[in-house]
Amino acid sequence: MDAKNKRNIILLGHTQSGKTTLAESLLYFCKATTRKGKVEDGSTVSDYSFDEIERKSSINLSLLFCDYQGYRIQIVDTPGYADFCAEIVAGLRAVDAAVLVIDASSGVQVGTETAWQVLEEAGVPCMIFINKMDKAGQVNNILAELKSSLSKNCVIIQSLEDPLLMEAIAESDDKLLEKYLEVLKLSVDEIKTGLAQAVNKRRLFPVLAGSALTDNGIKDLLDDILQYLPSPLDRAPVVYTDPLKPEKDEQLVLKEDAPLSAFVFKNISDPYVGQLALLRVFSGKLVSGTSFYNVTKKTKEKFGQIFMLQGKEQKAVDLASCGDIIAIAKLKDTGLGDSLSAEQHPFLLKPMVFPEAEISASVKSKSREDEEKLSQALHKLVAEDPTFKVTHDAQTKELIISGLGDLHLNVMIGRMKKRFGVVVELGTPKVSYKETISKSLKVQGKFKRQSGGRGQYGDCWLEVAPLERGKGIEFVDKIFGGAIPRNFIPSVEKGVRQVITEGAVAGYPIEDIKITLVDGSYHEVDSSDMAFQIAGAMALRKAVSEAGPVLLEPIMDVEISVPEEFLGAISGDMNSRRGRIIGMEIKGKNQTIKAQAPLSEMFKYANDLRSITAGRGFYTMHLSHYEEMPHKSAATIINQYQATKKHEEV
Ligand SMILES: Nc1nc2c(ncn2[C@@H]2O[C@H](COP(=O)(O)OP(=O)(O)OP(=O)(O)O)[C@@H](O)[C@H]2O)c(=O)[nH]1
Ligand SMILES: [Mg+2]
Repeated sequence: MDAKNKRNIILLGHTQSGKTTLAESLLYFCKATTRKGKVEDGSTVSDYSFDEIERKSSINLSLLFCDYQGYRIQIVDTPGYADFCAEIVAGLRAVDAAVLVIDASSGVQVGTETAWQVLEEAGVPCMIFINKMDKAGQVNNILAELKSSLSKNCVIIQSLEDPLLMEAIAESDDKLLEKYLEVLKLSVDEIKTGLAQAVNKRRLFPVLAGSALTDNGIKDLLDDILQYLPSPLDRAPVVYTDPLKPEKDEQLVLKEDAPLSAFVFKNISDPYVGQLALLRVFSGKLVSGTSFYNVTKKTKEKFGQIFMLQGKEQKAVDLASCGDIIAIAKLKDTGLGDSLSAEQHPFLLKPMVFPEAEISASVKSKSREDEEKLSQALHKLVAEDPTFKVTHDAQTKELIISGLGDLHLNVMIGRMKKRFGVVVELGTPKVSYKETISKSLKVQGKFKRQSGGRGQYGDCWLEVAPLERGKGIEFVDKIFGGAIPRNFIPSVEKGVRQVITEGAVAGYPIEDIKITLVDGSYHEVDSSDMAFQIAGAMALRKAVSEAGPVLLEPIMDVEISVPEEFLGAISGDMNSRRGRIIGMEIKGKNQTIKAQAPLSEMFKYANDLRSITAGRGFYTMHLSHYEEMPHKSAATIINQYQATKKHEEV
């Protein structure tokens, strides 16, 4: 298939807006399937995994394709729920354009706006499909809402003769505008190419309406995807660097007859599909059973069969070329985010940036035998999902899992049970506090062992001072005249940095502190790297405990969208969580409340919001900044930590 006849689109939108159903409808319409599945019955091509079927909602991105009028359309269906937004980050790297799905009965929702923002940042052209028109909604009302909340450049394409539309297209291009002003008309061809160009440059966003349930408007959507969304050749430039000249950004030549450039945007290890790397080929071609050069890892790797995916079904293909989205099984060295090319022409593509895990919980296997299985299961889940993290807390000896939200962690627990047979208990989520100081101080750290055998001697003086919030760590060496020999200064710093990561009073990393090494002493024979490391660590521990230690807690930006009648209840509830309301805005049918609240008070928010609003509220939550926590709560945490430590030492 010629690359100009390919279209790669991602489906985005608020959860339950109908993306998966729309994908099903597109496949059925193009005869890629013989019957149309339903999300309710768990019979869609896209939502094939057990947890998606159970929840009747997408969790992972899935790849689908259909052929229409000599074109190949590859579709990436994504989950709308914010906890799984990593799938959108990944999916966007596979496609050239997007279709944003809106539920006509709800209009613009939180998930619509998040998706819109992501598209804006990534610069991806977009078409909008107002779905569920069988149920409710007036296209014109929703169009007005799209114009006010997303972009005034959202345009309905009902007829190409529509003077409104014509004007918008003319305004997106100087040449067309000149002609339009002269004769007040554009030819159909000019309108079509003008619109395609405007869409590609994100100057216009065509809006269509229909119903995925009754297949209304599906043909128009397909026709417009072919007509107005860019092919892999016309898409926005793909930037790469040559590993030998990493300081300079270059643009890939996007064509089949060019050196290979491909990118691994996702890893899957699923009992249904096995171990798969999902790749987008940007230029050149890949032939099954050959090898590629992994530019990121600097290794050459042989691989077997190339597949195209239709949900969980794998279709073997001999060749993949410019524009294709494919899967390769069982790669050994190649992983998520790797760039692949030919050894003579290495193209290093930009890495993906995933949101940070924000919510944590401790996990424990129910039985001893499961312990080994638990760590293997976690290892596999981490490899698949870049927003799922596992850490071992040396202090509490707890295994901590972190993710983007309650639902995310619950899905992972479900997978551990179903896929790996490991049953775990979840502990209360742990907040990552930070330690800092509130006053300046000068302290000595002296480590001296000089009885029998080789002695140890290290001695340093540190001045510590608080820094403004968000300034991090500053380490300054002010040793003059050899009070500490130069080769031991890095040793002191190493000891200091060790305490910075481990914490001094409560087991949390230290932040916003300036540490100046001002003085010290040494011993000709007994001083060593180790002795100075210990001295540095002792000094900082002492300094932090004596310089008015305080704990910083994560404060979250929370955006809550609820029908108006719940406003009072939501504000009251926020107050009880030490939260503060920052602003309110009417968006469509809903009120959007912006607030800030400490993470420690927000753990059960998903559940609480659901019960306050009878399931009609939505929220998103991101880390905003760290703030000093109330003294009393901080003291409790510090005392608890000191008590456990004493207990362990005994
Ligand atoms: N009436 C009506 N219902 C629809 C339409 N499209 C989808 N639905 C229903 O809306 C619900 C959600 O549909 P999905 O296709 O799962 O929505 P989604 O956007 O994929 O949801 P997430 O995967 O959670 O992001 C299901 O019950 C569908 O049957 C439509 O055009 N009309
Ligand atoms: Mg879905």
